[in-house]
Amino acid sequence: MKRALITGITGQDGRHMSQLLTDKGYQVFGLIRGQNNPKSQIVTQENPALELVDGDLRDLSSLVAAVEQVQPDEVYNLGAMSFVALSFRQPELTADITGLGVLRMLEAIRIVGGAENNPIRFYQASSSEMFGQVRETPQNESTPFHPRSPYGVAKVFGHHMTVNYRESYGLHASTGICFNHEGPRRGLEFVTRKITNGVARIKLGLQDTITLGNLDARRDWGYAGDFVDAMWRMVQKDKASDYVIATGETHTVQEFIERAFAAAEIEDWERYIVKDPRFERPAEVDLLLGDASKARSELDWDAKVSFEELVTMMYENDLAEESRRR
Ligand code: NAP
Ligand code: G4F
Repeated sequence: MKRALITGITGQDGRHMSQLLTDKGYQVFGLIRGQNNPKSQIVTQENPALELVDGDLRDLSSLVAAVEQVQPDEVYNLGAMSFVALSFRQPELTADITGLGVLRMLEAIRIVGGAENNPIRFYQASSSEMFGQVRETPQNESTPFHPRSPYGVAKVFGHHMTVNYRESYGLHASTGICFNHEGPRRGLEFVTRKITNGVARIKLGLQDTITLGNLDARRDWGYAGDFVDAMWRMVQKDKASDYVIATGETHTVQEFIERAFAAAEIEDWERYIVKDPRFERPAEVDLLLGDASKARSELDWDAKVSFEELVTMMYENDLAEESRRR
Protein backbone atom coordinates (compact mmCIF):
# COMPACT_ATOMS: atom_id res chain seq x y z
CA MET A 1 0.00 0.00 0.00
CA LYS A 2 1.52 3.33 -1.07
CA ARG A 3 1.61 6.14 1.48
CA ALA A 4 0.98 9.77 0.56
CA LEU A 5 1.28 12.97 2.58
CA ILE A 6 -0.85 15.92 1.42
CA THR A 7 -0.33 19.48 2.64
CA GLY A 8 -3.32 21.79 2.21
CA ILE A 9 -5.64 18.89 3.08
CA THR A 10 -8.50 21.21 4.11
CA GLY A 11 -8.33 23.17 0.82
CA GLN A 12 -10.20 22.52 -2.40
CA ASP A 13 -7.44 20.47 -4.08
CA GLY A 14 -6.41 18.66 -0.89
CA ARG A 15 -9.95 17.33 -0.47
CA HIS A 16 -10.10 16.15 -4.09
CA MET A 17 -6.62 14.61 -3.87
CA SER A 18 -7.43 12.81 -0.61
CA GLN A 19 -10.40 11.10 -2.29
CA LEU A 20 -8.51 10.30 -5.50
CA LEU A 21 -5.61 8.63 -3.65
CA THR A 22 -7.86 6.71 -1.25
CA ASP A 23 -9.81 5.41 -4.26
CA LYS A 24 -6.50 4.29 -5.78
CA GLY A 25 -5.70 2.28 -2.63
CA TYR A 26 -3.20 4.66 -0.98
CA GLN A 27 -2.93 5.23 2.74
CA VAL A 28 -3.48 8.98 2.88
CA PHE A 29 -2.17 11.41 5.50
CA GLY A 30 -3.11 15.08 5.59
CA LEU A 31 -1.06 17.81 7.23
CA ILE A 32 -3.32 19.90 9.46
CA ARG A 33 -2.27 23.19 11.01
CA GLY A 34 -3.26 25.00 14.16
CA GLN A 35 -4.92 24.06 17.38
CA ASN A 36 -8.29 22.38 17.00
CA ASN A 37 -8.53 23.33 13.29
CA PRO A 38 -12.29 23.62 12.63
CA LYS A 39 -11.92 22.01 9.19
CA SER A 40 -10.52 18.72 10.62
CA GLN A 41 -14.01 17.37 11.06
CA ILE A 42 -15.12 18.24 7.53
CA VAL A 43 -12.21 16.41 5.91
CA THR A 44 -12.34 13.32 8.10
CA GLN A 45 -16.11 13.02 7.69
CA GLU A 46 -15.70 13.38 3.94
CA ASN A 47 -12.95 10.73 3.82
CA PRO A 48 -13.00 8.49 6.92
CA ALA A 49 -9.85 6.69 5.70
CA LEU A 50 -7.83 9.91 5.96
CA GLU A 51 -5.34 10.29 8.84
CA LEU A 52 -4.37 13.76 10.04
CA VAL A 53 -0.85 14.75 11.10
CA ASP A 54 0.08 18.03 12.84
CA GLY A 55 2.27 20.49 10.99
CA ASP A 56 2.63 23.98 9.59
CA LEU A 57 4.46 25.13 6.47
CA ARG A 58 6.00 27.92 8.59
CA ASP A 59 7.64 25.43 10.96
CA LEU A 60 10.43 23.22 9.56
CA SER A 61 10.67 20.96 12.61
CA SER A 62 6.96 20.13 12.34
CA LEU A 63 7.44 19.15 8.69
CA VAL A 64 10.45 16.96 9.51
CA ALA A 65 8.39 15.26 12.24
CA ALA A 66 5.46 14.74 9.84
CA VAL A 67 7.65 13.20 7.12
CA GLU A 68 9.38 10.99 9.72
CA GLN A 69 6.04 9.82 11.10
CA VAL A 70 4.33 9.17 7.76
CA GLN A 71 7.30 7.77 5.81
CA PRO A 72 5.53 8.74 2.58
CA ASP A 73 6.18 7.43 -0.91
CA GLU A 74 4.72 10.65 -2.31
CA VAL A 75 4.27 14.19 -0.95
CA TYR A 76 1.75 16.56 -2.57
CA ASN A 77 2.49 20.12 -1.48
CA LEU A 78 -0.89 21.81 -1.96
CA GLY A 79 -0.77 24.06 1.11
CA ALA A 80 -0.44 27.82 0.55
CA MET A 81 -1.88 31.22 1.28
CA SER A 82 -3.59 30.99 -2.09
CA PHE A 83 -5.78 34.12 -2.33
CA VAL A 84 -4.12 36.66 -4.63
CA ALA A 85 -6.09 39.67 -3.31
CA LEU A 86 -5.06 38.95 0.31
CA SER A 87 -1.42 38.55 -0.73
CA PHE A 88 -1.31 42.31 -1.46
CA ARG A 89 -2.42 43.04 2.11
CA GLN A 90 -0.27 40.32 3.75
CA PRO A 91 2.79 40.00 1.51
CA GLU A 92 5.21 38.84 4.19
CA LEU A 93 2.92 36.08 5.43
CA THR A 94 2.35 35.01 1.83
CA ALA A 95 6.10 34.85 1.16
CA ASP A 96 6.54 32.77 4.31
CA ILE A 97 3.82 30.18 3.65
CA THR A 98 3.56 30.10 -0.15
CA GLY A 99 7.26 30.69 -0.90
CA LEU A 100 9.46 29.59 2.02
CA GLY A 101 6.97 26.85 2.90
CA VAL A 102 8.00 25.00 -0.27
CA LEU A 103 11.68 25.21 0.66
CA ARG A 104 10.91 23.90 4.16
CA MET A 105 8.96 20.94 2.73
CA LEU A 106 11.80 20.16 0.32
CA GLU A 107 14.30 20.36 3.18
CA ALA A 108 12.17 18.06 5.36
CA ILE A 109 12.21 15.49 2.55
CA ARG A 110 15.96 15.89 2.04
CA ILE A 111 16.66 15.58 5.79
CA VAL A 112 14.45 12.53 6.39
CA GLY A 113 15.30 10.95 3.03
CA GLY A 114 13.37 7.80 2.30
CA ALA A 115 14.27 4.21 1.52
CA GLU A 116 17.36 4.09 -0.75
CA ASN A 117 15.52 2.06 -3.36
CA ASN A 118 12.31 4.04 -2.91
CA PRO A 119 13.05 7.78 -2.56
CA ILE A 120 10.18 10.14 -1.72
CA ARG A 121 8.50 11.74 -4.74
CA PHE A 122 7.37 15.37 -4.51
CA TYR A 123 4.67 17.43 -6.23
CA GLN A 124 4.65 21.24 -6.06
CA ALA A 125 1.48 23.25 -6.76
CA SER A 126 2.88 25.91 -9.07
CA SER A 127 0.53 28.44 -10.64
CA SER A 128 -0.35 30.23 -13.86
CA GLU A 129 -0.29 33.38 -11.69
CA MET A 130 3.51 33.15 -12.22
CA PHE A 131 2.98 34.20 -15.87
CA GLY A 132 1.27 37.40 -14.65
CA GLN A 133 1.72 40.02 -17.34
CA VAL A 134 1.97 37.39 -20.02
CA ARG A 135 4.83 37.45 -22.53
CA GLU A 136 3.04 35.17 -25.01
CA THR A 137 -0.34 33.54 -25.54
CA PRO A 138 -1.06 30.73 -24.96
CA GLN A 139 1.35 30.11 -22.09
CA ASN A 140 3.41 26.92 -21.97
CA GLU A 141 6.26 25.48 -19.86
CA SER A 142 8.86 27.76 -21.44
CA THR A 143 6.90 31.04 -21.26
CA PRO A 144 8.88 33.48 -19.06
CA PHE A 145 7.43 34.42 -15.68
CA HIS A 146 6.36 37.99 -14.84
CA PRO A 147 4.37 37.73 -11.59
CA ARG A 148 1.97 40.58 -10.73
CA SER A 149 1.25 39.89 -7.05
CA PRO A 150 3.13 38.91 -3.87
CA TYR A 151 1.41 35.53 -4.27
CA GLY A 152 2.78 35.16 -7.82
CA VAL A 153 6.27 36.11 -6.67
CA ALA A 154 6.13 33.57 -3.83
CA LYS A 155 5.00 30.86 -6.28
CA VAL A 156 7.92 31.66 -8.61
CA PHE A 157 10.29 31.15 -5.64
CA GLY A 158 8.66 27.81 -4.76
CA HIS A 159 8.74 26.72 -8.39
CA HIS A 160 12.42 27.48 -8.89
CA MET A 161 13.31 25.85 -5.54
CA THR A 162 11.55 22.66 -6.62
CA VAL A 163 13.44 22.61 -9.93
CA ASN A 164 16.66 23.35 -8.03
CA TYR A 165 16.20 20.39 -5.63
CA ARG A 166 15.52 18.15 -8.63
CA GLU A 167 18.72 19.31 -10.32
CA SER A 168 20.92 19.52 -7.19
CA TYR A 169 19.87 16.45 -5.22
CA GLY A 170 18.19 14.28 -7.85
CA LEU A 171 14.87 14.57 -5.99
CA HIS A 172 11.91 13.24 -7.97
CA ALA A 173 10.19 16.63 -7.82
CA SER A 174 7.53 17.71 -10.33
CA THR A 175 5.56 20.92 -10.69
CA GLY A 176 2.10 21.42 -12.10
CA ILE A 177 1.77 24.94 -13.48
CA CYS A 178 -1.95 24.87 -12.89
CA PHE A 179 -4.36 27.37 -14.40
CA ASN A 180 -7.46 28.30 -12.40
CA HIS A 181 -9.49 25.28 -11.35
CA GLU A 182 -12.76 25.42 -9.53
CA GLY A 183 -15.68 23.36 -8.29
CA PRO A 184 -18.20 23.11 -5.48
CA ARG A 185 -15.38 22.97 -2.90
CA ARG A 186 -13.89 26.29 -4.03
CA GLY A 187 -13.58 28.92 -1.28
CA LEU A 188 -16.26 31.63 -1.29
CA GLU A 189 -13.57 34.34 -1.60
CA PHE A 190 -12.69 33.34 -5.18
CA VAL A 191 -14.65 34.99 -7.97
CA THR A 192 -16.28 31.87 -9.44
CA ARG A 193 -17.76 30.59 -6.20
CA LYS A 194 -18.66 34.14 -5.12
CA ILE A 195 -20.70 34.39 -8.33
CA THR A 196 -22.39 30.97 -8.25
CA ASN A 197 -23.19 31.30 -4.55
CA GLY A 198 -24.50 34.84 -5.09
CA VAL A 199 -26.67 33.77 -8.03
CA ALA A 200 -28.09 30.85 -6.01
CA ARG A 201 -28.92 33.20 -3.15
CA ILE A 202 -30.55 35.70 -5.53
CA LYS A 203 -32.62 32.85 -7.00
CA LEU A 204 -33.79 31.94 -3.48
CA GLY A 205 -34.52 35.56 -2.55
CA LEU A 206 -31.74 35.61 0.09
CA GLN A 207 -29.60 38.30 -1.56
CA ASP A 208 -30.24 41.21 -3.94
CA THR A 209 -26.90 41.86 -5.62
CA ILE A 210 -23.32 40.61 -6.06
CA THR A 211 -20.50 43.13 -5.55
CA LEU A 212 -17.48 42.55 -7.77
CA GLY A 213 -14.32 44.21 -9.12
CA ASN A 214 -12.81 43.80 -12.60
CA LEU A 215 -15.15 41.92 -14.94
CA ASP A 216 -12.80 42.03 -17.96
CA ALA A 217 -10.06 39.71 -16.66
CA ARG A 218 -9.81 36.47 -18.65
CA ARG A 219 -9.09 33.12 -17.05
CA ASP A 220 -8.62 29.55 -18.26
CA TRP A 221 -11.04 27.87 -15.84
CA GLY A 222 -11.14 24.09 -15.37
CA TYR A 223 -12.56 21.59 -12.88
CA ALA A 224 -10.45 20.74 -9.79
CA GLY A 225 -11.34 17.02 -10.02
CA ASP A 226 -9.68 16.86 -13.46
CA PHE A 227 -6.62 18.76 -12.24
CA VAL A 228 -5.72 16.52 -9.26
CA ASP A 229 -5.70 13.57 -11.67
CA ALA A 230 -3.01 15.37 -13.71
CA MET A 231 -0.98 15.95 -10.51
CA TRP A 232 -1.07 12.25 -9.65
CA ARG A 233 -0.13 11.27 -13.20
CA MET A 234 3.03 13.39 -13.22
CA VAL A 235 4.21 11.91 -9.92
CA GLN A 236 3.91 8.40 -11.42
CA LYS A 237 6.27 9.18 -14.33
CA ASP A 238 9.81 7.71 -14.21
CA LYS A 239 11.25 11.18 -14.77
CA ALA A 240 10.06 14.25 -12.86
CA SER A 241 9.26 17.37 -14.89
CA ASP A 242 7.16 20.55 -15.12
CA TYR A 243 3.73 20.55 -16.76
CA VAL A 244 1.20 23.22 -17.69
CA ILE A 245 -2.28 22.01 -16.69
CA ALA A 246 -5.05 23.96 -18.40
CA THR A 247 -8.19 23.59 -20.51
CA GLY A 248 -7.01 25.72 -23.46
CA GLU A 249 -10.12 27.95 -23.31
CA THR A 250 -10.33 31.43 -21.85
CA HIS A 251 -13.37 33.39 -20.62
CA THR A 252 -13.93 36.77 -19.00
CA VAL A 253 -15.35 37.15 -15.51
CA GLN A 254 -18.38 38.68 -17.24
CA GLU A 255 -18.88 35.51 -19.32
CA PHE A 256 -18.80 33.49 -16.10
CA ILE A 257 -21.50 35.76 -14.65
CA GLU A 258 -23.67 35.48 -17.78
CA ARG A 259 -23.38 31.68 -17.74
CA ALA A 260 -24.27 31.46 -14.04
CA PHE A 261 -27.38 33.65 -14.45
CA ALA A 262 -28.35 31.56 -17.51
CA ALA A 263 -28.06 28.38 -15.41
CA ALA A 264 -30.43 30.00 -12.89
CA GLU A 265 -32.79 31.12 -15.69
CA ILE A 266 -32.56 34.73 -14.49
CA GLU A 267 -32.61 37.41 -17.19
CA ASP A 268 -30.90 40.85 -17.20
CA TRP A 269 -27.87 39.87 -15.11
CA GLU A 270 -26.64 43.52 -15.15
CA ARG A 271 -29.42 44.44 -12.69
CA TYR A 272 -27.81 42.27 -10.01
CA ILE A 273 -24.13 43.26 -10.35
CA VAL A 274 -22.64 46.13 -8.33
CA LYS A 275 -19.11 47.22 -9.19
CA ASP A 276 -16.83 48.23 -6.34
CA PRO A 277 -13.19 49.28 -6.82
CA ARG A 278 -12.36 47.74 -3.44
CA PHE A 279 -12.41 44.37 -5.22
CA GLU A 280 -9.88 45.51 -7.83
CA ARG A 281 -6.19 44.74 -7.35
CA PRO A 282 -3.13 47.05 -7.36
CA ALA A 283 -1.88 45.04 -10.38
CA GLU A 284 -4.08 42.72 -12.43
CA VAL A 285 -3.40 39.60 -14.49
CA ASP A 286 -5.47 40.42 -17.57
CA LEU A 287 -5.31 37.22 -19.59
CA LEU A 288 -4.50 33.60 -18.86
CA LEU A 289 -4.72 30.85 -21.46
CA GLY A 290 -2.75 27.63 -21.08
CA ASP A 291 -1.24 25.28 -23.63
CA ALA A 292 -1.32 21.81 -22.02
CA SER A 293 0.13 19.95 -25.04
CA LYS A 294 2.96 18.46 -22.97
CA ALA A 295 0.51 17.06 -20.37
CA ARG A 296 -1.63 15.68 -23.19
CA SER A 297 1.23 13.87 -24.88
CA GLU A 298 3.28 12.74 -21.83
CA LEU A 299 0.56 12.22 -19.21
CA ASP A 300 -2.31 11.27 -21.52
CA TRP A 301 -4.29 13.95 -19.66
CA ASP A 302 -7.00 16.29 -20.87
CA ALA A 303 -9.64 18.39 -19.13
CA LYS A 304 -12.97 16.55 -19.22
CA VAL A 305 -15.40 19.07 -17.70
CA SER A 306 -16.30 21.99 -20.00
CA PHE A 307 -16.71 25.63 -18.93
CA GLU A 308 -20.50 25.40 -19.23
CA GLU A 309 -20.62 22.15 -17.22
CA LEU A 310 -18.38 23.66 -14.54
CA VAL A 311 -20.53 26.77 -14.03
CA THR A 312 -23.72 24.70 -13.93
CA MET A 313 -22.18 22.18 -11.49
CA MET A 314 -21.15 24.99 -9.13
CA TYR A 315 -24.46 26.83 -9.37
CA GLU A 316 -26.51 23.68 -8.74
CA ASN A 317 -24.37 22.76 -5.74
CA ASP A 318 -24.78 26.25 -4.27
CA LEU A 319 -28.52 26.20 -4.89
CA ALA A 320 -28.81 22.87 -3.03
CA GLU A 321 -26.56 24.04 -0.15
CA GLU A 322 -28.34 27.38 0.26
CA SER A 323 -31.78 25.72 0.09
CA ARG A 324 -30.78 23.34 2.90
CA ARG A 325 -29.53 26.25 5.00
CA ARG A 326 -32.71 28.28 4.49
P1 NAP B 1 -7.04 26.53 -0.89
O1 NAP B 1 -8.40 25.96 -1.05
O2 NAP B 1 -6.89 27.96 -0.56
O3 NAP B 1 -6.28 25.67 0.24
C1 NAP B 1 -5.09 26.11 0.82
C2 NAP B 1 -4.65 25.09 1.86
O4 NAP B 1 -3.40 25.51 2.41
C3 NAP B 1 -5.63 24.96 3.05
O5 NAP B 1 -5.74 23.60 3.37
C4 NAP B 1 -4.91 25.69 4.17
O6 NAP B 1 -5.19 25.20 5.45
C5 NAP B 1 -3.46 25.36 3.81
N1 NAP B 1 -2.51 26.23 4.50
C6 NAP B 1 -2.54 27.59 4.56
N2 NAP B 1 -1.55 28.03 5.32
C7 NAP B 1 -0.87 26.95 5.78
C8 NAP B 1 0.24 26.76 6.61
N3 NAP B 1 0.88 27.79 7.20
N4 NAP B 1 0.66 25.50 6.87
C9 NAP B 1 0.00 24.45 6.32
N5 NAP B 1 -1.06 24.56 5.51
C10 NAP B 1 -1.50 25.80 5.24
O7 NAP B 1 -6.17 26.26 -2.21
P2 NAP B 1 -6.48 25.26 -3.44
O8 NAP B 1 -7.35 25.96 -4.40
O9 NAP B 1 -6.84 23.92 -2.91
O10 NAP B 1 -5.03 25.20 -4.12
C11 NAP B 1 -4.10 24.19 -3.77
C12 NAP B 1 -2.70 24.65 -4.14
O11 NAP B 1 -2.64 24.90 -5.55
C13 NAP B 1 -2.27 25.96 -3.50
O12 NAP B 1 -0.87 25.89 -3.30
C14 NAP B 1 -2.57 27.02 -4.54
O13 NAP B 1 -1.76 28.14 -4.36
C15 NAP B 1 -2.25 26.25 -5.80
N6 NAP B 1 -2.96 26.63 -7.01
C16 NAP B 1 -4.33 26.68 -7.02
C17 NAP B 1 -5.00 26.97 -8.19
C18 NAP B 1 -6.51 27.00 -8.24
O14 NAP B 1 -7.04 27.55 -9.21
N7 NAP B 1 -7.21 26.41 -7.26
C19 NAP B 1 -4.27 27.22 -9.38
C20 NAP B 1 -2.89 27.18 -9.32
C21 NAP B 1 -2.23 26.86 -8.14
P3 NAP B 1 -6.27 25.89 6.46
O15 NAP B 1 -7.60 25.36 6.05
O16 NAP B 1 -5.84 25.44 7.79
O17 NAP B 1 -6.18 27.38 6.23
O1 G4F C 1 -10.98 34.03 -8.40
P1 G4F C 1 -9.79 34.89 -8.25
O2 G4F C 1 -9.55 35.48 -6.92
O3 G4F C 1 -8.56 34.01 -8.76
P2 G4F C 1 -7.08 34.40 -9.26
O4 G4F C 1 -6.65 35.71 -8.76
O5 G4F C 1 -7.04 34.18 -10.73
O6 G4F C 1 -6.20 33.30 -8.50
C1 G4F C 1 -6.59 31.92 -8.49
O7 G4F C 1 -5.99 31.28 -9.60
C2 G4F C 1 -4.55 31.21 -9.57
C3 G4F C 1 -4.11 30.50 -10.85
O8 G4F C 1 -4.01 31.40 -11.91
C4 G4F C 1 -4.13 30.49 -8.33
F1 G4F C 1 -2.78 30.35 -8.32
C5 G4F C 1 -4.61 31.23 -7.09
O9 G4F C 1 -4.24 30.51 -5.93
C6 G4F C 1 -6.13 31.32 -7.16
O10 G4F C 1 -6.67 30.03 -7.03
O11 G4F C 1 -9.86 36.09 -9.31
C7 G4F C 1 -10.06 35.87 -10.70
C8 G4F C 1 -10.29 37.18 -11.41
C9 G4F C 1 -9.25 38.27 -11.09
O12 G4F C 1 -8.88 38.90 -12.27
C10 G4F C 1 -9.98 39.24 -10.19
O13 G4F C 1 -9.51 40.57 -10.29
O14 G4F C 1 -11.54 37.73 -10.98
C11 G4F C 1 -11.39 39.11 -10.74
N1 G4F C 1 -12.43 39.56 -9.79
C12 G4F C 1 -13.38 40.49 -10.08
N2 G4F C 1 -14.15 40.70 -8.99
C13 G4F C 1 -12.59 39.14 -8.53
C14 G4F C 1 -13.67 39.87 -8.02
N3 G4F C 1 -11.93 38.22 -7.81
C15 G4F C 1 -12.36 37.99 -6.52
N4 G4F C 1 -11.73 37.03 -5.80
N5 G4F C 1 -13.42 38.69 -5.98
C16 G4F C 1 -14.11 39.65 -6.68
O15 G4F C 1 -15.03 40.26 -6.18
